[in-house]
Amino acid sequence: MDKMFCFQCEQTAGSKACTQMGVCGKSADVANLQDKLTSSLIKLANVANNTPENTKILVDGLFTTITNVSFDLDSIQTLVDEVISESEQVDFDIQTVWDCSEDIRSLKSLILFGLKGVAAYAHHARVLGYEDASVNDFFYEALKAISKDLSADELLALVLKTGEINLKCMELLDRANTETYGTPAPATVTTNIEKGPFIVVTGHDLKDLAILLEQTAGKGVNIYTHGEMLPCHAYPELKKYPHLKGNFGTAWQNQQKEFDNLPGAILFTTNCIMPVKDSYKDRVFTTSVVQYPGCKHVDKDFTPVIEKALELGGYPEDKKMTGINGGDTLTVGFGHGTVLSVADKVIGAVKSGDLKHIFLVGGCDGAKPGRNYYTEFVKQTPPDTLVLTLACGKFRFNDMDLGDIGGIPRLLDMGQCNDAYSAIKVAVELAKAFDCGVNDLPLSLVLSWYEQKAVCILLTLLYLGLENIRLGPTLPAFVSPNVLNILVDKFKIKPVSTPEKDLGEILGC
Ligand code: FSO
Ligand code: SF4
Repeated sequence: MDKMFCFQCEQTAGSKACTQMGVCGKSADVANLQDKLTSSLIKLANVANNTPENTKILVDGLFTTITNVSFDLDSIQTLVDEVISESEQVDFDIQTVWDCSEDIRSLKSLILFGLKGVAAYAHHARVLGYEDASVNDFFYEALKAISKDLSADELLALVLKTGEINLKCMELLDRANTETYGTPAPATVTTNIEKGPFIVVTGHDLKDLAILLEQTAGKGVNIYTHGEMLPCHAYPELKKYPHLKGNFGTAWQNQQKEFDNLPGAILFTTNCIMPVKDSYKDRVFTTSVVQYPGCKHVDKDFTPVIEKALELGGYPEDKKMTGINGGDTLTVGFGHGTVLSVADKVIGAVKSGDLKHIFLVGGCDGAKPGRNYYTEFVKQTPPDTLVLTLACGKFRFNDMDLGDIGGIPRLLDMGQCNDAYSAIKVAVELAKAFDCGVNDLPLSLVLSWYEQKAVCILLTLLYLGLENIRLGPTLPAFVSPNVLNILVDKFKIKPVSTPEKDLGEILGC
């Protein structure tokens, strides 16, 4: 008998659905309580006025249900209790969506999962004081729509509107980050760890890192980024702290191995947290929406994290560490500000034939086999091509030296998944410069997905009309065959095959 139903991420059981427990480690109890929270949020959106308090409840509630954000029954129950009194007058259960016909379920899932991603971006922007009325309105509109009896065409229009609103939300977050912490500039980041006490910060939240850097200044505790926090080294207002030393480890799915008996404290600011092992549970701290049972939750006073780092003491000697391919430096800081500042060079190189093609190899990493495709793809890109990258999938190749084209590095790290806006802006500006459509540029998108932020980015790319996106390592289980046919017909979206075949097709050789 099924104990739960969840099919929102790429690692879902049997590529169909997790029904006994989550492959991510989520128990059936947590999954069912998250469903209850989702139902309550949808009910709330039906009755509540659009107020800052209600919007915060919707945004943080949705963010909490994203993969690898919260495994903690008590804190999810607190959120449910917060919502329930107002929403009781409406009768709705998300189970009715899971029980719908395959195509309606698929379209409503695209809206709901995409909306969770938008909620994550809206949360990061809001903590920096940035909001957008049309983004806030859409949380109510889309959640209401999920509870309504709508046709496939009506839902398809809302799927694309989710992409449109996400574009606005990503632009808002880009503005929030750059106006608060400066325009990212190229920086070289070491993978080595200095001796002495240290804290590893993971997740995606720039403000949490800024607060921690401030609170640790002059305390003899070094700070290292992990995973999606790596791009923080490019922001002038974060980079200015001399104790922000480097980057520890690789992408999220390696954390259980990398954090095993780590002599430092670890702060999780957002996804992706995995089940926390006993060998490092005492040194893991969570903040904001992220929660794990048995790990201390801290709310912007990071004293317990600092005390734990001092108690653990760090490595007795400097420790040499490398990325997956043996490199010990990573280069960051190629957001739209930097790339567009050398747009003339890029355009000149395309016109002279020195630069034949640009690939965007971006998206999430993950634990399932098949993701080596992305390493091999990047390794095999010809020397007269550029590779733009973003999000945590890049740890498979970001320590490789691919050389340069006329002084422009061939591998350009544009930032977090949260910075996908940068890639879109560069593509749009290049299309303007070449006086053509984005689909006519010598540009190909080779994307990897894992959780729901990747879903809303994909919807934005479809809203913008981008064609021929290659998506892997597997297609989402919640996309039904008919919905997939629409995506293939309309947008020529295709699954990744092999690096050799895909490169051959893209480059016409
Ligand atoms: Fe990765 Fe996790 Fe950033 Fe995701 S760390 S998988 S798409 O949360 O958000 O890229
Ligand atoms: Fe399964 Fe992914 Fe849902 Fe976790 S988030 S229960 S792995 S589908």
